[in-house]
Amino acid sequence: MFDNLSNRLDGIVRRLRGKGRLTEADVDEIMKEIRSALLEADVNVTVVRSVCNRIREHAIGATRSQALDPGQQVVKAVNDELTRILGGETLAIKYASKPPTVILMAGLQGSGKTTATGKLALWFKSQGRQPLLVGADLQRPAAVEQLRTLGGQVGVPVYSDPEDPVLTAFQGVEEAKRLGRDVVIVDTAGRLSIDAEMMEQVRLISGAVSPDYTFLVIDAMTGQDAVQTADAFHRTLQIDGVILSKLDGDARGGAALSVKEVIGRPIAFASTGEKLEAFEQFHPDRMAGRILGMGDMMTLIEQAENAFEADQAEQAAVRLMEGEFTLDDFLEQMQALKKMGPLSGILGMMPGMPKEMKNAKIGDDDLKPIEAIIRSMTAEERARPQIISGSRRGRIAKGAGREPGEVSRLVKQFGEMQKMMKKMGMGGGKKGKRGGFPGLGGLRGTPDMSELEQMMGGQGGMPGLPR
Ligand SMILES: Nc1nc2c(ncn2[C@@H]2O[C@H](COP(=O)(O)OP(=O)(O)OP(=O)(O)O)[C@@H](O)[C@H]2O)c(=O)[nH]1
Ligand SMILES: [Mg+2]
Repeated sequence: MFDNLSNRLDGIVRRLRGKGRLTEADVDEIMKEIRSALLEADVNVTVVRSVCNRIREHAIGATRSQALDPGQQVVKAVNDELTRILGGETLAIKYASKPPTVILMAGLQGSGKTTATGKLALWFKSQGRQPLLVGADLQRPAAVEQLRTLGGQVGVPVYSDPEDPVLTAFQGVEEAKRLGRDVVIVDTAGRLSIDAEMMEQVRLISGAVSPDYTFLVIDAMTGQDAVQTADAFHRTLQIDGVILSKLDGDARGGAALSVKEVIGRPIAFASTGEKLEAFEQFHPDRMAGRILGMGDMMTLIEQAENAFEADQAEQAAVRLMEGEFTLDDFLEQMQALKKMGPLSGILGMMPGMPKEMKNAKIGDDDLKPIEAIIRSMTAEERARPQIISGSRRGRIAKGAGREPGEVSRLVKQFGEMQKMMKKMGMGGGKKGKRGGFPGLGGLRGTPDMSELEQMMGGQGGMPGLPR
C-alpha cells in the first residue's frame, strides 16, 4: 500500500536531507513534485490543495530562517501534514462504563465488513476483552454461516436469529449481558451501492442497539469512490470511525489520505490481508513515517510483542542491553520473526531500510541460508562471532553449503545490527513492562523526529540480507 506515493515522497525527502540551503525556486520545484505525487495517489483534489498550501508555508519559512537544516524542516512539515490528513491522533476506544460496549459495522457489499468483524473480535480479545459477535446480515443466506466460521476461528461466540435483523441485533446485546460478554460487534448486510432500503435497515439496527461506535468499512481499492460512500453513510448514520480494508492490495492510498478531511472522522483500523492477524489499529503518525520511508518502529515492536514469548524477549532484551546478544539469540528471534508475518511487510516498517529492500519480495526461503550458517557454528562461535577466522569460516560455509563470503557478510552485518540496537537501547528508558523487542525499550511512546533521525543514521539492517 502507498508504494508509489512512498517511493516518490521518499525520493524527495532523501534529496532534501542533504540541502544546506533552500531557495524559493527549490521550494517551487519540491511543491510541484509533492502535488503530483499526491494527485497520482488519488488523493482528493481539495485535500491536495490545502495540504500543499500548508507545506509550502513551512517550506518558505524554512528558506528564510537561519536554521541549520532547512531540508529537515520541510521533511518535518511534510511528515506533520501527512499525519494530520491521516487523522492526527489514534482513535482510542473508550469502553462503555456499563458493559457491553456495542460496535456497529456498516458498509457496502463486499467491502470487508464480515471479515473485519472477525478481525476486530480477535483484536478486542488481544486487549483482554470478551466479545460476542452478532450476525444481523440476513440478506445473504451464507452470511451468518461465514460469521460463525470466523467466530470459531477466533474463539468468540456468535449470536443470530433468522427472523429479523433488527430484532437479532437487539437480542444480541441482551445475550451479551446474559453471558457477561463485554463487547458486542454487530455485522450488518451490505448492498451493491447505497440504497434507501439498506440505509433504513442499518438505521433501525442502530436505533435498536444504540452503538457506542459505528464503524464504516471501506475498501481501500475503490479509491475516491470510497470517500463518496463514506460521505453518504455519514449523513445517515453518524460514523465514528472508518475501517479501511484491503490495504494490502495495490491501492494507491487516496482513500486513506482523504477520508478524514472529507467526513471529519478518523480511520480507526486498517485491514491488510486475508489472514485474521492482518489487522491493526491505525496510527496516523506511524503511517506517515512509513510513507516517508522513516519506518514504523512502534508497530514493529507491537507485532514483535505478540509473536515473541514475553519472557524470552525479556531475556534477550536484558542480554542485548548488556551487550551480550548472541547469534543464538538472533536465531531464536528469527524463528519468532517468521510468526510476525511476511518479511517484506516487516522490512517496510524498519527505519532507514533501503527502498529496494522494502519493495523486494522476501520469503521464509531467504532466511534459510542465514539459519543454515548459524546452525553450522559452534556454541562459542555463536556467542562470540568475532573469533570466526579464515579456517572457521571455511568450515562453517561448508557445513551450511554456502560460500565463505556469505559467512563473513553475516558476521559483519550482525555486528552492525548489534551496534544499532545498542544505540537504540540508549533511548533513555527501561524496556516496557511486558518485555518487548530487544533494545527498543527506550522508544516506547511516540518516537520524535530526532529519534527517528538518529535511528536512520544507524548502519543497521538485517544481517545476511543484501544492502
Ligand atoms: N486481500 C484482502 N481481502 C480482504 C480483506 N478484507 C476482506 N477481504 C476479502 O474480501 C471479500 C469480501 O469480504 P467480506 O468480509 O465478506 O465483505 P462484506 O462486506 O461482509 O460483504 P457482504 O456481507 O456481502 O456485504 C472476501 O473474499 C474477503 O476475504 C483484506 O483486508 N485484504
Ligand atoms: Mg458480510
